[in-house]
Amino acid sequence: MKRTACVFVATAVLAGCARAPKAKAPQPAPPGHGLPSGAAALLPLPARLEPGRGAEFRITGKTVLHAGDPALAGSAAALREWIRRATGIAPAPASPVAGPPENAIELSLDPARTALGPEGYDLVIDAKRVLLTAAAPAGVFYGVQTLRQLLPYWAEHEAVLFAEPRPATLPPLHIEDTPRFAWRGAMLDVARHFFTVDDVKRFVDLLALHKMNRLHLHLADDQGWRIEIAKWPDLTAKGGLGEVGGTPGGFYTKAQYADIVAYAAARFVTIVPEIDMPGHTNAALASYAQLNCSGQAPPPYSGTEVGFSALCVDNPATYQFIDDIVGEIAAMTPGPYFHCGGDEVKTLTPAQYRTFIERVQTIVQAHGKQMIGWDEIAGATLLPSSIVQHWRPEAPKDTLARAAHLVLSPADRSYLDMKYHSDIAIGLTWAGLIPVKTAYDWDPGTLVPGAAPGSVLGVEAALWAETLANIRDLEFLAMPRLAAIAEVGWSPASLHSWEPFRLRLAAQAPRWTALGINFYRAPDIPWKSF
Ligand code: TNX
Repeated sequence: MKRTACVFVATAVLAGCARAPKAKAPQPAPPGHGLPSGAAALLPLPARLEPGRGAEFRITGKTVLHAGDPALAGSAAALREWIRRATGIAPAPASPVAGPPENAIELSLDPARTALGPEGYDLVIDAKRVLLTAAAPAGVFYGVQTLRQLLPYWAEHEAVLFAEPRPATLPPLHIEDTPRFAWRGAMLDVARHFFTVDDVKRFVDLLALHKMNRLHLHLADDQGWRIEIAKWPDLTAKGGLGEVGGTPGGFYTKAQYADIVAYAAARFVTIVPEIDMPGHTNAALASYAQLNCSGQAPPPYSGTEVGFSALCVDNPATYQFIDDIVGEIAAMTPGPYFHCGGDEVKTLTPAQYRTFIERVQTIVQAHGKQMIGWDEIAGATLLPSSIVQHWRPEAPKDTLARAAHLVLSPADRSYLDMKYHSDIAIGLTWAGLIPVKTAYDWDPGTLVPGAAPGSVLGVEAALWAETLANIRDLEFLAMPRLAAIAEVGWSPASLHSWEPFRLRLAAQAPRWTALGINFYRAPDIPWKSF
């Protein structure tokens, strides 16, 4: 395909870019979203997008799908299934050929394309073929998510909607896309309310659709311990029984956790396990009397207060416990991180707290993991590899700026458990109301003044579960704000703009509806109907 020099971006359909170069007069901008028709639902917005000049690519019974590398088999299978649902046609796998045949969709790896990085991709669509190239498999996976958003929304229906094959088209274009940040995460609190393996997988699906790559699981808090630990079986046998409100809790067996890890890995999502300590530990303290300074186990807790519990930090046996926990979780977690929590400790002196965090950090390192903790840990002496997760809007910015690595989850922007609006029954308000625009309109590049260049790894949306009873509640608070945070993490700052975002968000409604997502129909978004 002949490339024009004219790069076209979201808000500015530059004069002459949308058509043949002979057209001198400025072209009318497509309505609002600033993307060529057929590409109006891309979210997050690609870094560079240039409309093509020829005809559309038509998916017919003759279309073949070729994945040039076995590492791309998962992405190819997913794409084939979306195409089948969209058209009633499952493209045949092409046998390897010298050059891609016509009417072909070709997925390939080219490690020489280093500028694409580990997650970027290059997608060229013209009348004859679709070429998706990346330097690594994750890039092809994200390119396939882009193709998915170019297919009709009914690709998301599990049942094919019509009896006869119905060809679909893909718009001619060239996308060269790389993420702004390496860390594009979401945290799910499975401790305050328990979510099943299937619920967690459904959440992973939402992350993958929006090119997010970290799922932080908050696996233990005052109300529940949710992960099987062989050496300390009562953590789950006793500590896993309840949840907020006194309803039955639950926990993941090691096999179930492995299932979550594998499901996430197949979608290029890394699991970040969190065991919150030294506070938020009532479930552990209630399970084992010896973890308490008093030697007495407290009763289980099903309320929503914070800050009252703490491990017995001056007892050497506490560190044996932590070593066992970190060791077992590290062994079942392929990702490089262990999250130690560290937030909201109200019962220890600052010196006790700092000493505790530094000891835990040594244990985490000994088990081969990189420690991450909530922003209170920034007051301790941290290893160069440790990561500070900023959450308190009032956290001292100068302390944060000294952190070697930061993940940004400002509660007044990215806490998905805050209410959208005061009339909504579920959600909290302590960090304020967070309508969609508030979740979208911030810049991780300037949030922490003085942060060293490159120290901001990225962003993470947090979904605390005090008020969530089930997956429907989860979806309602997450969507659409999760999509807003995904774009903050992926798309370049120069393209960040509420108005075109709002219209692309509106264009998600048919797809999300087909997926059965219980999203909040925020009144300031002109949601598209079918
Ligand atoms: C603060 S965020 C907490 C959580 C609560 C959340 C509710 C953080 C590190 N700690 O324990 O669930 O507020 O929004």
